[in-house]
Amino acid sequence: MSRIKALIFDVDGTLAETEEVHRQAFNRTFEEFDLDWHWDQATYKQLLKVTGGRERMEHHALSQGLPVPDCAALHKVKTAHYNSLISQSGVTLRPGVEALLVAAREAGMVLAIATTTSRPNVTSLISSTLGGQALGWFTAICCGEDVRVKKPNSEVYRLALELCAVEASQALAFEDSANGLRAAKAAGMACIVTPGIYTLDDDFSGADLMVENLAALEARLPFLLSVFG
Ligand code: XBP
Ligand code: MG
Repeated sequence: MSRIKALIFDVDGTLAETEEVHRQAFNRTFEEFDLDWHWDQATYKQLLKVTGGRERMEHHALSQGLPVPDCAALHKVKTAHYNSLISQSGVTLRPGVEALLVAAREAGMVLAIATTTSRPNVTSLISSTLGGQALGWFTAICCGEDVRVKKPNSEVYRLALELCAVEASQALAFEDSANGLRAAKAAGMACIVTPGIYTLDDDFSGADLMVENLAALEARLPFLLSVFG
């Protein structure tokens, strides 16, 4: 019987490739606030090293020597743009994600989310890809609003472990970024990395397993659990 009782998933880049929708939402917000900011893909790739949309905007202003706008107000509007965009974006879950979630549920495992993104974004992504009832598949959905310090700090993973009532050694984390990997490892967890389009060249040293995507992992779930459990 495997020691692993819980699978804890990151969201952006892991469950789905959502960062292009985030980037569009940021740029729409900048236009709406008449800021002459525009984040192209290369700029956004660098800025993604800063987790949290509000923190990312503050960092951009400070690093460019620009006046810092009301980033809390900007972020609220950005989140609204993201949530209207995601439902029409056609974004789907990455390969193997749904099958793994279903197989883990059937195996009686606990599922949780540990993300830096904002709660409304998780709700809209899960609802638009799996249906609203799938939010109930997760024992804990821990978001940016729930922690004082975001990834790579381990706080969000420690919160998810606590809410799932499992020890770090009983849970597996799934991540797409170096920040996320560091957060999971700092929480004492094993971490499987599936790099996303924006994190392909991140430093994933310390990952317990790296796979291109989660496709066919569900078929190897017993093996996976035996390796980590
Ligand atoms: C990725 C992030 C988030 C998103 C934007 O989160 O760092 O900040 O880029 O979402 P994850 P917000 O931990 O799921 O990879 O603007 O809501 O922060
Ligand atoms: Mg991520």
